[in-house]
Amino acid sequence: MTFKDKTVVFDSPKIMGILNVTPDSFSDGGQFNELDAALRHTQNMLEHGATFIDVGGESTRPGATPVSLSQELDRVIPVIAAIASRFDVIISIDTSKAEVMKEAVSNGAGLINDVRALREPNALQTAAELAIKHNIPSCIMHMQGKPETMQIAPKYDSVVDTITGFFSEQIARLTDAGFHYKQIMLDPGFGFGKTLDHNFEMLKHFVHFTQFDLPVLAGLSRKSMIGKLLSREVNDRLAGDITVNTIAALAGASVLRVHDVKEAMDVAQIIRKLNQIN
Ligand code: 9MG
Repeated sequence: MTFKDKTVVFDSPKIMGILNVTPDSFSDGGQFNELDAALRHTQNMLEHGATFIDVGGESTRPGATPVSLSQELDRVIPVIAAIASRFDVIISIDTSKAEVMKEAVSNGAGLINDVRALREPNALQTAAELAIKHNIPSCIMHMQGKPETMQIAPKYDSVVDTITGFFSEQIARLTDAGFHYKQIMLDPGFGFGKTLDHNFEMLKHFVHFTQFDLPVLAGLSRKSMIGKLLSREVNDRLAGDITVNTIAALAGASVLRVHDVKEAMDVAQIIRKLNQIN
């Protein structure tokens, strides 16, 4: 898959390092909202082998306060511009707002990561235009409900069938809007309108999400499914993270979105070795 001018071959899982530039971010507590700290953290993630850096200015954890357009632009654009001018990396912009997508791409972003699957006003048209004119793929995530309310009694007949059905619909919707098929990344959305059991059912049957021959992203890092099952606080979930990322990678995840890049790279390298053996 090509991201603006950079081609990535998904012959083994690639790592997306998380760079939250929010004061209320759930697991790094806004530690990286100063530009210098954000750049140092980026450099560290790149040294450990990250292929993507996902920059986000709005927390999507349940109950997080929404941010205005100007606040979000102020948080993410200087960071994206600074990363783009210093590092050779694919910058992913974690946003649902059309204006942020446009500005982020003008300043160097090469991937749109939208947890709301391009359903906010003008998001689909804007992302399609960016795909057509600048070769910017989009990552489309499944979420039941909205971040504010999504964890209030989520319900599915079959969570895996619902998500695969959603992927089919979204692929048709994006290609109708002008995306090439190969400009779409999929994400089942762990923790977004799912109970603990739904999340583990998704993990167990992750291979189903790879049936579209498109890269599938697994966002499992420090999520509450690990914390709840193991009774671990957010900064004590590394062993759980490595385990769930390994399971997703063995089932065909192409991208692991993580806080802990070094450990995720170890997983990716082991999977790569296994993939080379007949
Ligand atoms: C921004 N963000 C938080 N969690 C995420 C996940 O699981 N997937 C994607 N694509 N983005 C996420």
